[in-house]
Amino acid sequence: MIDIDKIRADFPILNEKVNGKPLVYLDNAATSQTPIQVINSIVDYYSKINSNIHRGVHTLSQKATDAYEQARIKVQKHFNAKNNYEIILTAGTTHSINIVATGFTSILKKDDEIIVSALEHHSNIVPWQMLCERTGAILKVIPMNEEGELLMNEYNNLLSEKTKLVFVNHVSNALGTINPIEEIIKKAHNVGAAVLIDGAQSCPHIKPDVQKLDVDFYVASAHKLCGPTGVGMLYGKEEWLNKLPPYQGGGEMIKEVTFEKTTYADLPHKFEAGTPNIAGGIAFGTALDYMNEIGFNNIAAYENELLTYATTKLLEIEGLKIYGTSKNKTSVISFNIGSIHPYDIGSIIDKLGIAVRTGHHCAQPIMDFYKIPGTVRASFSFYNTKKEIELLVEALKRAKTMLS
Ligand code: C6P
Repeated sequence: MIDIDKIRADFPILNEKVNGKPLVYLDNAATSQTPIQVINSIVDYYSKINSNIHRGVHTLSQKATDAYEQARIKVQKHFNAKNNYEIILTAGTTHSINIVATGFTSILKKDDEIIVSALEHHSNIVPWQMLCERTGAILKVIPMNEEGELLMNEYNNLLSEKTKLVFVNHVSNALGTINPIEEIIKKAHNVGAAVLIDGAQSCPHIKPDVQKLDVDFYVASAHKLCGPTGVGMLYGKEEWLNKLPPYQGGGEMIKEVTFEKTTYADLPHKFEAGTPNIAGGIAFGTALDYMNEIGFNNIAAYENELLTYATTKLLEIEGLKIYGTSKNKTSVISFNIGSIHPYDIGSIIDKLGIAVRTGHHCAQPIMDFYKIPGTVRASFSFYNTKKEIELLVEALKRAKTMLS
């Protein structure tokens, strides 16, 4: 059960006014808000133990190192990785994907095939296109249907012994569709391909078990999980992380450096060159603690209730069309009203204190599929309320009247 009043009291920003109106924050798929526990952990770090990690013998450096490594273990436990060194702390999902995509440069050969889905965020398209340019590998796409679901028969047809890698998101950021990743992973493994799952949008709602999924790589961003921006994770199976070359060279990622030859550090440090976002990493751990305390089953049940309520209420607005109608979706609703431009709707309701995202949501191929320039996207978190959904609906009705 969600104790909504108690939870909302943890988020100072929810008391803010925007344009003179109480903030109604419905842009959670872009970034989640930050509870006081996470804010305090950043303040505590800089107030009490700020120091560089893995370097000093002095007490503060050791305290900071311990706190950072504790955070890695929290991430390991959360995702159920077998070993803590299979968790690379990164700057976010985009960074994590680029580490893997760049690493595959030395593995792929000309005419090898890699498979992406039609439902991807640009972060899970562009790095792989760049990989194809470097290697001569060929990018294939699993198509989608009107409901915003992947056509799994087409996926079966794309798989062959030429397939080396499959990368799909767990949940679509633009439509909220939950993809059948268990099936995707199993089928890819049957032809010997590795799989990367982009968990940026699933992690706020679903607790993944990377061992049970048997996935090769899983990536996510802290800022969608009530954590800070500029921090994220890359889970990789040990065998894969050992196979991939380092992404960046620098301090921390070496064993020994001479001008003749450098040898690299063991995992995870091989992929963690330079001073990381230490406070951010520690706060990521605090954010996971916070969300686990509420419980992901409670979060999913409550957000589902919000999704059902919002879908019903929104469809009462004449001319409103929802994009992404899969039965299996998270609390994201993308929509347009008649031919009104989403940007105009977003701007008007912003004046009423309501924050939604408008545009192509960094997923232009999805917008091209529907032949639209973009949508209005309302995305709900466990700290939102039905009252806020009612305010959204009222605001949309006003916007519609003004813009029709
Ligand atoms: N989507 C959205 O409004 P970063 O920016 O690296 O933390 O995450 C990138 C990313 C990758 N994959 C998916 C599925 C995503 O949704 C995102 C971020 C935000 O939808 C900001 S563009």
